[in-house]
Amino acid sequence: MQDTQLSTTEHNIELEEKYGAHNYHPLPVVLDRGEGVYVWDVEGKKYFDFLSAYSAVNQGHCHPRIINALKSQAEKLTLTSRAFYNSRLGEYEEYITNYFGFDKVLPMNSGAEAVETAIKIARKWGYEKKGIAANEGVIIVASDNFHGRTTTIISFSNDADARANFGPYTPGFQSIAYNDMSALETALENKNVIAFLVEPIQGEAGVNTPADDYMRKVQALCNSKNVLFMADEIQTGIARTGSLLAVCGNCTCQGHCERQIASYATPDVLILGKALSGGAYPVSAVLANDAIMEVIKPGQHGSTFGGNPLAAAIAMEALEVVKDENLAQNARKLGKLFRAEMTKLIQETNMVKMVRGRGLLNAIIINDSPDSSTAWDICVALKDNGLLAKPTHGNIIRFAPPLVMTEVQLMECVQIIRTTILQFNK
Ligand code: IF1
Repeated sequence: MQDTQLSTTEHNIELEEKYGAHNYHPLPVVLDRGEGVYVWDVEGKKYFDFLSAYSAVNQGHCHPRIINALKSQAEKLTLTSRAFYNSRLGEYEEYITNYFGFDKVLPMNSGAEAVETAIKIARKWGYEKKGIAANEGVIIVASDNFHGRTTTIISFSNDADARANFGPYTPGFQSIAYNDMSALETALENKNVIAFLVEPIQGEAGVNTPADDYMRKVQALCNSKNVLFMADEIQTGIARTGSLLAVCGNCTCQGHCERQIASYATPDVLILGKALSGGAYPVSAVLANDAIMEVIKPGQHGSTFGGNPLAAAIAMEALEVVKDENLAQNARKLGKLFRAEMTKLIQETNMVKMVRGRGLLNAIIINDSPDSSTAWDICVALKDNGLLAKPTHGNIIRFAPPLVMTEVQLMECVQIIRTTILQFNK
């Protein structure tokens, strides 16, 4: 950078506009530092982060324990490839399988890679264990899903922006209505169905929360039909929704959750990412028991960085922090408070139609057309008032702060949201 050019908001935006692909439309803010629930822009202005990098920074920005784990491993050994063993992977594999209650883990990097891995494991299991005819296997997905952006994953998306002009599309997927057990029952009459891939709460669809017992019923029906129940907890997992996993079943706070046992469910395949590393490094994982995971033999799947020692060290510390700081319990407590405060706001203004969510994964529905710029305009005004959030589809604003937030900080954020939205009162 030339000496004369300060690292200002405008200059950084110009650089990204000129030299970067335009695959995003960020809010006009250039972040330079993060600590806990706060981020600072290049001019030094401080903000509450109410997006948490789409729930990757559940433990708060630059958590000292996670950064120290990163630093000490990075000074020792970062990557060996899987051509050789390394001294952190086995330790991590034992740790994470015990933590979530599965026999084995297949470590990957991005969330989409983990979803693709789960699809490949399921297909192989379908042909080699369930006996489905080769290439005839079907995986059921929910409409309005978001599972990543690879060509296969967008093949089963119904989001035009995510899908248009990326064909030809990968076959072998069938979409059904979300939170609809009769739709799933009908779909599972097809003997070629291998698995049902589903988000316990649909994040990108606008924090679409299903019936409390949906996951439990999905588990029971899939088990009765010898179909794999695959839970994508990349965004909902790691304490975000007020329990360790949104499907609850393997929650380490078993018995402390205030939700009915009926909501407990255990998937056959668990898919994790994002906060698995506390936002410090790309780490994802697919967990399953031996009867499923053993279909993968040497040379049949992998990646250069999958299972690297740096990811292993970071993920173990990131998961320890979740437990030690009781983040699931905090998310549950503050989530209830947040929704109660948003419900009060709905009484005060006609700008907000509804609030929904679980734990600290919440969204408000703005009382305007999804095609209007109102949600975006509100997010720009929130930014000016010191809080960062971004609309998901159209008129929905997702609110997902780091789970380390205190009640005092949350109430400060509620006040910012309330003041800002009242500015838009019609
Ligand atoms: C973007 C959305 C959220 C995910 C679930 C898999 C993945 C994601 C449930 C893939 C990733 C990210 C991707 C990021 C924005 C963000 C997002 F808006 F795209 F949909 F969170 F809702 N399953 N979600 O939420 O994981 O490969 O990204 O590591 O692509 O814009 P990834």
